[in-house]
Amino acid sequence: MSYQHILYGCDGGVARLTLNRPQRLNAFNDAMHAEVREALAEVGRDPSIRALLLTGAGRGFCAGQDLDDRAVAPGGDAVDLGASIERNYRPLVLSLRTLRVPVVCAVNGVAAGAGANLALACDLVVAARSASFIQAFCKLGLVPDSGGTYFLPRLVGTARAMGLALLGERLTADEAAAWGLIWRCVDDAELEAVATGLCTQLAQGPTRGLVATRQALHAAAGNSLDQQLDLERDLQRALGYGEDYREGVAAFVGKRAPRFTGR
Ligand code: T3D
Repeated sequence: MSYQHILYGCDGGVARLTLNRPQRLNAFNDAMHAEVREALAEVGRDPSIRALLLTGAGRGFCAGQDLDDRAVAPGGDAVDLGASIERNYRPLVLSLRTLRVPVVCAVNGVAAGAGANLALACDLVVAARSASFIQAFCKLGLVPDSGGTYFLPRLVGTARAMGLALLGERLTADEAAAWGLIWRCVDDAELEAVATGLCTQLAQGPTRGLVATRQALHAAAGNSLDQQLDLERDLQRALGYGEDYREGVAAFVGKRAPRFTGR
């Protein structure tokens, strides 16, 4: 499929999805949502893909919803934003959180509104030092969506989540890393190499084990210790039957690097 609003390609087991509306800081319109959905479906279908890199073109990562597409004005007609969430943002966040491969987000510039929370839905977030995160929703009279009210308190605690959401202030990438919102902040010139390196490492890893680890870590917040131990047992059982486990043990015993196949 050819795309107009994203760039998509695959190399060495790593798929790369670049939001590509730089003149709008990669804000989402319906067409870009549809293209991202199609690209994520392609990642789901292609067994040769073992990791996904998500990033943005130009000086921004993503400015959330394209507000030029919202024909609202004081005193004018209302718009059903719930329909937009249901059609676009909800499936997007759920796809990223359940994708069959690990997802690295390279935040190359400002991430605002749904754009910030899209990044937080990814497994590893690495940001350029010049990037920033803004929960811009409060400036529009909206609630943080795309998982914002779920991710923020879990990642940085309620006090900081509340400050970010109620004030809509810009959080620098350095602060985001120091607060535990993201994995790492790196110099701008290093972002590409660091993000690609992470993807390459993950793409050579035991894919099913990595994705099961994500599943278990996400489940932990809602589980009792007992439930979590049950989940770990069940996941470990399934993984223990897999080829990657056998390869991992054989590589360790044979004092060589493992050659995982994702099976
Ligand atoms: O509606 C629904 O479906 C519900 C779901 C909502 C989810 C959401 O994401 S709501 C939140 C929407 N996003 C925002 O409120 C962020 C709006 N943007 C900004 O606040 C600022 O642009 C930034 C802080 C992100 C960056 O500021 P700055 O000064 O670096 O850049 P700029 O000059 O504001 O933006 C550059 C261009 O991008 C500019 O266009 P121009 O003047 O050069 O022609 C600007 O209008 C455009 N742009 C930036 N963000 C958006 C946008 N155009 C449309 N929609 C945007 N969200």
